Amino acid sequence: KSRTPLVAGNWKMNGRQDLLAEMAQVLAGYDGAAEVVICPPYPYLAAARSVLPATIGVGGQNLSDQDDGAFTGEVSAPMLAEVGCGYVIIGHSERRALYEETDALIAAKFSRAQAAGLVPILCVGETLEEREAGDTEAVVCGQLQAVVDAVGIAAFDRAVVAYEPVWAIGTGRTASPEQAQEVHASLRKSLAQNDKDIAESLCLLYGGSVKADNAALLFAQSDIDGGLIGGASLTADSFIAICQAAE
Ligand code: G2H
Repeated sequence: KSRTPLVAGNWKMNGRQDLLAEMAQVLAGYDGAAEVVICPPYPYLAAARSVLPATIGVGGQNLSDQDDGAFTGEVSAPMLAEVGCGYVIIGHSERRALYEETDALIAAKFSRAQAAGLVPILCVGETLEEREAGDTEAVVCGQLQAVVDAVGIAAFDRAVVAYEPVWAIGTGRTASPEQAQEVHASLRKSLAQNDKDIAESLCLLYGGSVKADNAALLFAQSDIDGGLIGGASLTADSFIAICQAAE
């Protein structure tokens, strides 16, 4: 694979200063080939940028679709960029399900992120019900195409896409490497219908119960370029082991 592998830790609403300190210490010794990004909750982003090695990226887990204004509780792309974020997760299934984020809102956030110089990590994924109905490809390619149609395919030369089957998130149930590869190949194929070169160079992550002991086989698949890691990113040892598996 010619694409640079990427491993991003999505802490979700977990972790405190002590986890950040532990990660900073362990990642200081990381000199592998994968690009590594840590996405802690908002209050820890600035501290993350100052304590983590410069080679480690920092990302938000969400952002507003507005830049400034009377939007109590929201955080904007320029703010994330100013405190040192290089990335932002957009459209995670928890946000789609719990906060009713639509494809249109997700596309708007994607544009705001890129306008501020952030690399969006756009998440797509099907529910168990959708998978069992045979709709996986239609659902995930539909989620991706909705954003492509809104922002234009050219924007995807500065973006990352993460495939996260909803039934595998935090459940301990991982998609098999073959199941994940099949969906990744479909996503890349559907992007190629928009632009072949962008599809070929796009970094496609897998997420959903990735652990130190299943990461290497997932990452070895031809269309899997790394992972978006939840639970296993909350322990420095397992996170670094996953980063090492991505090389
Ligand atoms: C999927 C993933 C990280 P986990 O949500 O985004 O979490 O690895 O805990 O399944």
